[in-house]
Amino acid sequence: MQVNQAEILISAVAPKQYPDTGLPEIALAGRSNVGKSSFINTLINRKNLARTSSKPGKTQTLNFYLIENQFHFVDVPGYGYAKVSKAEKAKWGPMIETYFTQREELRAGIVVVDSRHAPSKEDIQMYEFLKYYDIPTIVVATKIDKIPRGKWNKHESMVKKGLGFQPEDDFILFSSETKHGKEQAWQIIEKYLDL
Ligand SMILES: Nc1nc2c(ncn2[C@@H]2O[C@H](COP(=O)(O)OP(=O)(O)O)[C@@H](O)[C@H]2O)c(=O)[nH]1
Ligand SMILES: [Mg+2]
Repeated sequence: MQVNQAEILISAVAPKQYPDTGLPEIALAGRSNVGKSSFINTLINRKNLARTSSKPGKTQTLNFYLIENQFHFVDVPGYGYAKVSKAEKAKWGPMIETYFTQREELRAGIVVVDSRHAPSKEDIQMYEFLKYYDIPTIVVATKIDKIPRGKWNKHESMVKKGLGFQPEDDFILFSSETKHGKEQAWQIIEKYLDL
């Protein structure tokens, strides 16, 4: 998809605030600072529409972006950030769970993980959560620019093994620095959007 138009619609915490355009949706989940916002920005050719931050743990809302008037990206707040208060953490679980279990427009979930490391407990939980609710899942292993090419296969295997990755899902090695994986990501996303 060639994106010229993209805008944030709303930062929501509850279903009554979700946009009612009826458009299909792709949601991104992953640890804070893993590169979710950067992934969205790379796909839509923007430097900073989806807020990227070196201060992780800031976004505690579901951010809905309208892309080309055709679908929404939903940037889901990151998990596993120690400095978020207990009260914030307690709200996070139900907000995410409500979204993923109730949103009819959701076509696929993207679990963004760091290609450099074995998946964390939270990464595994998120992947298993989407699987449990039968949500088609795309695993994006990002920051691949930080790994020498000769080790890409090894890192892909490590991430897949750690997650218990299932062959019906899609897997992308990605970099928002080099844009590696951008075309593949669009192909897969467009397949799920079925526009
Ligand atoms: N080298 C490299 N850095 C990245 C990549 N993706 C994100 N980052 C950096 O990681 C930090 C967090 O990214 P951000 O997109 O805000 O993560 P989010 O919290 O998951 O939305 C920022 O400093 C980004 O510039 C990538 O593919 N390669
Ligand atoms: Mg972000």
